[in-house]
Amino acid sequence: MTRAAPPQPSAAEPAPPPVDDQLDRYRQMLLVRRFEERAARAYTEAEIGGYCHLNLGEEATVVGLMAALEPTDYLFTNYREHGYALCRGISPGRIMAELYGRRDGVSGGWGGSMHLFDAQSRLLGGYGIVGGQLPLATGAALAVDYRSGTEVVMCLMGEGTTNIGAFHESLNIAALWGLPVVYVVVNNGTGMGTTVEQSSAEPEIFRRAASYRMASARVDGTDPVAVQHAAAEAVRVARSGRPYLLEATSSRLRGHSVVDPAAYRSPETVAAVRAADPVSLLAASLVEHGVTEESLAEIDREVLGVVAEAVAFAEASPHPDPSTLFDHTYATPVPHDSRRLPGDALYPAAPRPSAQTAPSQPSTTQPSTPQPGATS
Ligand SMILES: Cc1ncc(C[n+]2csc(CCOP(=O)(O)OP(=O)(O)O)c2C)c(N)n1
Ligand SMILES: [Mg+2]
Repeated sequence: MTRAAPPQPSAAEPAPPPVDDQLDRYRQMLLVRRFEERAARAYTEAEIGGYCHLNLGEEATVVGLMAALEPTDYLFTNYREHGYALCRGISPGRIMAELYGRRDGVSGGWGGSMHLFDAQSRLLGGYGIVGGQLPLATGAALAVDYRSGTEVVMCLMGEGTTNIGAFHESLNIAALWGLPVVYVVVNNGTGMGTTVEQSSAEPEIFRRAASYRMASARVDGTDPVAVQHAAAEAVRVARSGRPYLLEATSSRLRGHSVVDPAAYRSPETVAAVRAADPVSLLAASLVEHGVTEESLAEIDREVLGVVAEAVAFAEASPHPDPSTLFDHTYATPVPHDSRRLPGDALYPAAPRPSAQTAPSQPSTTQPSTPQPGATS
């Protein structure tokens, strides 16, 4: 690769990160960017159904956060999670196949865009209910603590989520019990069409941690190195048994989901958002440090190839068998009947005991779940 001599830092400035490390970050950020752009196109081609939210504009936050986790740490996210799954090392093909609703998807095709789940890489979802992931992540941190484990739980959410009751309940209990969890607010400035200033009495979200005597910080979410350093510190604190609230600020490049044209944004806002595009910013910085435009274009071609392979993999994967529709839906003791379809009765009709016959003993082969009409 051809590189000119990089500019020398002055004595007062911290040394810039090595160019090769920055190129690795750039490759990952570009993978997220190209994957998301391709997903948006597939959605308009009706290859992807349901909801679909993209990490466009958040690539530096995604890459920086994931670099701070060990493979054994746990991750909970909201519905805007494709990039995190990619950086967690899940194959792009399995993620795209999940978006396509195909059998080889990470969740067997039944989860879709919002419900990526992969126990092996410890990505424990993908949740569509705003704030739904917080109590679950807090519970996972309690489980780690209970088993005297050394893992950390990272729980991602948007800034709009910090006005949900579960945010306050989770942070309160995590602080009281000293749980190893990092709550990360990916503050993209907007919840659907509402700005953080319109929705939050304290728009500097990291300050809310003070209510729980919890350590916290705010970081520029368009700088992958700054995010990685801030996240590493948050993870270090959590591993020592104290929860942490990290806020990473960035902008959503497009609408809330792929069907939102974001018409509520002024031209000035659109221009400001584009100027803060983290992928373009890192590309410009790399060129400034001697990387040629041709090298960056080569990375782009490689990444586009990876994404094209992911699409081909998804397209070749079969649709799930409808008979598996209710598999993995309920934990025991609700019985799984993989042949049950929407509209079928949940339980077989229970014979009503007649007045003449004595009540029968519970059968050992029947589930012990309540039958319709049973009172408790
Ligand atoms: C409990 C609940 N209320 C409302 C919604 C609808 N909803 C989906 S996303 C969203 C905005 C969340 O914004 P933010 O937390 O900032 O996350 P972002 O989408 O910006 O990543 C809302 C209100 C929902 N899914 N769940
Ligand atoms: Mg938001």
